[in-house]
Amino acid sequence: MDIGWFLPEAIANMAEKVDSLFILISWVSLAIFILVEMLLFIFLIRYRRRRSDDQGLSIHGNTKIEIIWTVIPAIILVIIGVLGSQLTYDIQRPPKDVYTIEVAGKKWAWDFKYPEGFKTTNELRVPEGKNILFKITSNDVIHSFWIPALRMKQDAVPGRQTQFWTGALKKGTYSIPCAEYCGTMHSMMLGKLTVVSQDDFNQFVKSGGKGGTTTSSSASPAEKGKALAQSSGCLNCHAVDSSKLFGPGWGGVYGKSKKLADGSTVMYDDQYIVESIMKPSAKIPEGYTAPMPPQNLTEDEARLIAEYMKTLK
Ligand code: HEC
Ligand SMILES: [Cu+2]
Repeated sequence: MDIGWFLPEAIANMAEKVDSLFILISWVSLAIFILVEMLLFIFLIRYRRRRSDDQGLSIHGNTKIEIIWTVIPAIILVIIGVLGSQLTYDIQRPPKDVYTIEVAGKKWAWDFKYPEGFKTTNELRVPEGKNILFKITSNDVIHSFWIPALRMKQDAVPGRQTQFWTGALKKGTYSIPCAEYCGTMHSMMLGKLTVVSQDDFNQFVKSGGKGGTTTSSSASPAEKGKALAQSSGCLNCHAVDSSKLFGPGWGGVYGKSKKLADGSTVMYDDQYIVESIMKPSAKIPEGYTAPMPPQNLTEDEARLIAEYMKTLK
């Protein structure tokens, strides 16, 4: 992620348009701010009370000046309003040739459904050079689908569909935070946008959304588990050593006893791992108060992950 002092890099034409408008409005505001502050100081000094018996003039308004200072700001506001609403409509009205991805927010992850029928969680992969339309909704509370690099933020509202589209994107990896406070783990609701070449994207579609990290069927269960952990976004929150990210590290834990938040201990074995993945709220480890967001895995896949975790020292 790009954390500069100013805006992150704009990765699409539409994003550049948003930036241009933002910069225009900022300059106009800055110019007016400087003008007003300058006048304030000039008047403070120029018309200050010079002698203790000075009496100010009593003025009953000046129609000409009042019209000027009403009309000029009104014109500026109308211009900003027109430019702003034009862009707002542009963002929501897609051209005909778009690739449509359905986005659903849920506590606390982003689900993406592709037109080919498969789904991913937190992993949004799109081909470069294509128009993409996002149709956004929520499965529970209000979330907000935000791609800072695209300068787009759109509420995800249950029972309602909102949308925005974008033209060609620049290759790279960008973050998708949730921008609407949606519960205890709002800050963990973090998807990843990866813009890849058309070839890589075709590969991704062919693998049914497994991130191109498909392993051959001859791979060992641990290797399959590793690929799954990578493609399902687990490693955004879990380190493969013992360090703590959002969730506990996976390294060197297998086969040892684990302390839980309620003071009891469990054995860190396959059963515990599978249960932790399938029912995160069942047992919460020490040092955590809220369960992990639900993950989209089957029990068999959870077993493969357990095989992978066994190999982590
Ligand atoms: C948004 C962050 C996040 C993501 C993504 C995530 N986890 Fe977790 N995970 C947590 C947190 C926080 C905990 C601790 C609370 C709990 O156990 O519910 C946890 C706990 C666990 C535990 C129990 C660990 C222990 O030391 O007790 C396992 C196993 C686990 N996660 C597996 C997974 C797998 C597999 C995936 C990917 C499919 C995944 N997690 C994705 C945040 C996350
Ligand atoms: Cu959210």
